[in-house]
Order: sequence, then C-alpha cells, then structure tokens
Amino acid sequence: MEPQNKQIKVSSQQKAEEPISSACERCPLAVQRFGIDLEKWDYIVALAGNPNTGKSTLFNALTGLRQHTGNWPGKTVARAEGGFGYQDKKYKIVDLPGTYSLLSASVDEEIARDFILFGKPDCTLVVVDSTCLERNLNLVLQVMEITDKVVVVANLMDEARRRGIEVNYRRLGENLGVPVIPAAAAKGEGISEILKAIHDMVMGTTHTTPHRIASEGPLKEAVDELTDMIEKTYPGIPNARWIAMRLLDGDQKVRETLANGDLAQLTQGQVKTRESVDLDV
Ligand SMILES: Nc1nc2c(ncn2[C@@H]2O[C@H](COP(=O)(O)OP(=O)(O)OP(=O)(O)O)[C@@H](O)[C@H]2O)c(=O)[nH]1
Ligand SMILES: [Mg+2]
Repeated sequence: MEPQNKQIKVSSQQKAEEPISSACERCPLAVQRFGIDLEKWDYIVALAGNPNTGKSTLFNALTGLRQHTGNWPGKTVARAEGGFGYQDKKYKIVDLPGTYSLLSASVDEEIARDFILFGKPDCTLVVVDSTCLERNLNLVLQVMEITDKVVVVANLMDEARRRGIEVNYRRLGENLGVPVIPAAAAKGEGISEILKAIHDMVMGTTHTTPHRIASEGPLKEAVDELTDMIEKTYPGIPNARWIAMRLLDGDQKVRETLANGDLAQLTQGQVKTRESVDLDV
C-alpha cells in the first residue's frame, strides 16, 4: 500500500548516515530503533497504562485483525502492534507493557519509558482504570512529563458506574491539561471518541497544557539549567528536560546510562531489528 505521508519516508542509507537533528520534530529514526516499520504509516500511537486496565481490549477494538505480535528488539517481552485507518490517515498503534511507573525499575518499565521517550509517538494513549484513578494517575503524570501529546482513556467506566463511583471526566481533563475520554472498551463504548481524540491530537487541533511539576520557582531554575547543559553535551537529544529531572531525583540508572553513552546511543537511530509488518488498513 502506498504511504500517504511522504515526510516520514526515509531510506535505509539515510538511516545509517544522518544524525538526529533537534529541528527534526517528527524524525522517524528513533522509532526505527525500536523495530517499527514507519513507511506505511502516517502516525504512530503508543498505548500505555497500568497492568489490567484494558489496554489490549482497546488495542483489539481499534485494530481488529490487523495486528501482529512479536518481541521487543533484544528482549523477551512480547509486543503487539497493529493498524487502523481513520479519516484517510493510517495509524500504527503499539501496545506497550503494562506499568505502574516509567522509572525503569523493570524491563517492562524500561521498554515503555524508552518508547515514549525516544520513539516519539505522535500520540500516547494512557489507559486508566476509572474505579481506581488515584493509583493510575501516577503513570499519567509521568507520561505528561515526557510528552504533551497525551490522551487519557478513562476505561472501565461501566464498572465505575456499577460500583456507584462518579467521575467528573471533564474536570479531570481540565486539571490534567489533556483530553480525558471515558470508555468501556470491552463494550465498544467510547471508541469513536477515542479515534477522534487521536486524530485531533496528531492533526494539531488539540492544544494541551499538561500539568507538570517544576513549572516555577527554584526547582524550575535548576531543571532549566541542567536541561541546557544536557542539550549542549548531547545536541539533539530528545526529552532533555525529563533526563534533567531524573538526574535531580538521584536516578542512578539514568545517571549511568548518560555517563556511559547509552542514552545518547538510543537517539542515534541505530537500527537493531527491522521488521516488515504489512498490515492492510
Ligand atoms: N467491565 C469492563 N471490563 C473490561 C473493560 N476493558 C477491559 N476489561 C476486562 O479487563 C480485563 C483486562 O483487560 P486487558 O485488555 O487484558 O488489560 P491489559 O491492560 O491489556 O492488561 P495487561 O496487558 O496484563 O497489562 C479483561 O478481562 C477485559 O475483558 C471495560 O471497559 N469494562
Ligand atoms: Mg495487555
């Protein structure tokens, strides 16, 4: 099938030779590092969320049979990716491992974190359980520190309703600064609203203002200063602000990977595995 968006096409030679440019907002190189074949897709959507919140149910509802399972490059963790079409655009969606956080305490967390950080998806859906929002919002806040292209799917709303839990989804969206879409994926409720929210996000018609810590005061000054240093040391590195915050938080692993060049390497677009997934949407 012919790719619709010529901008995201890149030849294998370019991949090997071109360094990542910070000006290249939607550069596909980092995504290909994760073995995602971008050439047939206009946009990439990441599907994140706590375990057991209905991510795979939503993934199935969006993709139907247009899906493929394999492993994450170099890992034994399963990965499902699939495709769907909406308003003449083609989307690839990647079901990330279920995690409570992105602090890389486990391989699953590391995969989810690295994909959102360096895969630069055009939209990240964070699926939350409407019956226990408080626990789930931890991950939402962490994802919003990395990207502003976030749509929260408040799933299991049928279960919340059944238990008499009232959720003010609109207020939640206002407080978070990103769209919140109520859904019951298992019943097909909210799917068309989710599709529209993804579409609006990738087309740039949704303007988000993610709630972030360190948006003022001395902490902001420290984060800004460190972000600047990281960007100067590793020109073009994405999400330098997030890395600065992890360093200030004393994250030993981020510190080590930055020092030994691993984080920088992730951004070089080196292709470890390249799969050719031919999903017909
Ligand atoms: N009542 C109700 N059940 C749901 C809904 N969405 C998913 N489920 C059920 O919740 C369970 C978990 O769904 P999954 O889609 O496997 O959740 P997941 O987030 O992919 O789980 P992990 O991959 O293990 O992290 C399944 O039994 C689903 O049928 C929903 O909207 N309402
Ligand atoms: Mg799942």
